[in-house]
Amino acid sequence: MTADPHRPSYHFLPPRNWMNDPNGLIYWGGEYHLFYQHNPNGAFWGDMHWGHAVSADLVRWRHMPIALAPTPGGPDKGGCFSGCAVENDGVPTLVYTGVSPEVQCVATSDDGMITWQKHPANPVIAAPEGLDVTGFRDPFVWRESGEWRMALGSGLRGVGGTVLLYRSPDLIRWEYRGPLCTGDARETGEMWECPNFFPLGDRHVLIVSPVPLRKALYFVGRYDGARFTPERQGVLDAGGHNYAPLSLVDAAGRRVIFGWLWEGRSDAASRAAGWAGVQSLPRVLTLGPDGDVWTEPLPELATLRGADRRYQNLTIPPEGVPLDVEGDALEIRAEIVPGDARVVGLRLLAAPDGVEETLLLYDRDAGTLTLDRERASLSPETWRDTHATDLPLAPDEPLSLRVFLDGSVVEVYANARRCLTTRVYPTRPDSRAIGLIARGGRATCTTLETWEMAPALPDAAGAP
Ligand code: DQQ
Repeated sequence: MTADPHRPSYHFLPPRNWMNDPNGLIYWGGEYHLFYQHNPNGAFWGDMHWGHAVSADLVRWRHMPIALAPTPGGPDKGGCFSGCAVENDGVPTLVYTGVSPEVQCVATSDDGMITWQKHPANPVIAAPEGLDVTGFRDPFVWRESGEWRMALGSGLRGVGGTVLLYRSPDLIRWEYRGPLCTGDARETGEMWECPNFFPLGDRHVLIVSPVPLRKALYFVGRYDGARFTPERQGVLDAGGHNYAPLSLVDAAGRRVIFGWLWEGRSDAASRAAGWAGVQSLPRVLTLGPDGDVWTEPLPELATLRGADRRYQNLTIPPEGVPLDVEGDALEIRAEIVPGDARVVGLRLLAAPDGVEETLLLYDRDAGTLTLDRERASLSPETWRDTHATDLPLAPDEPLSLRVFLDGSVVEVYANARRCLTTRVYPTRPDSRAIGLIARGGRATCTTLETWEMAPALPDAAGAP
């Protein structure tokens, strides 16, 4: 993997093999712990374990031993599925789903989160209470009114995705309180995986990953202690690659979220690469003045910045402007005033002759930002579909982009509120160029700055 140009170096991923959902995010003992769904036996989904990593800043990580493995004959014999971590009277505790059937389990650590003991009472929640459900997994636990609360991902057959609410005095004895919120299967999917539920601004936010929608949705609404009533909804990351996100409150009180960025290539290509799955960069969620959930990269990511280039007041003619900067571990920050151009944006990971390129395009009239990977790779093993987000700009508001390129990850943040992430796999070693685009007129790039980004993992070069 040392020479694998598609392997990210400043996004979190395991030393090798498969990773999917982030699990058990917690700030404990002055450090952040990230667990994750992991198959230690190959670069494909299966035999779910919990991998583990630690960070002082949510940016740089070091790998820890595997935290959870299925116990033969136990309630998690078929896999340790997703869940969360909480501190219970000083004891770090994982609450997760064992399969099959889907049941909820608890494990604790008495050696500073290195080894984990599964609780003898497992499963602590064995079956849904007389409900005909399409799933029963992914506990998200928090403290409220002097007790524990759990939001559990589920779905009511023939109705829609739902989150079931439980409560407990001790994380072991759980009482079902009813559905926290239920959707309509035709619109928001038949089963809701990986719920997150938390206060944000003067509202509550519920995030779910609906089957079969293949994206994470957020709902903003009101919570009365038993039921959540959504008032608006949106897509957390419109790029089509961010799923099953998990959030925590960091030491500074911010709501920080990571999500699984799945691959955009064939399973055979992942197996051949020896790794699959990356975590998104850490993102800060806030409730925007428009009432939507706004997403920005964690400011501490700037500590990875190295050599920089800065350009000012570039006129972008219709044929575009190439820049004398290139690379695949970069942050790019650009402010573009569309002027009379209809479409403006960036050309990324482009070959000199343009046979491979990924385009980030803002359509001024439509108010949409699109990541176009139609020609990102000459490899037939890669996905080519295009994804877009709405991004209405105020009359004098420039397009303000932050783009993180990292191997096969293209992670885009726009105007401090929208986010879209994709995966691309250029085949040519010279598909590294960056340029500015204007179509239908002239635009101005008032500032463009790029930074080379330092690795965030000890094994970024692929070493064990
Ligand atoms: N991944 C886990 C499940 C969860 C799904 C299994 C979401 O617990 O529902 O690996 O990606």
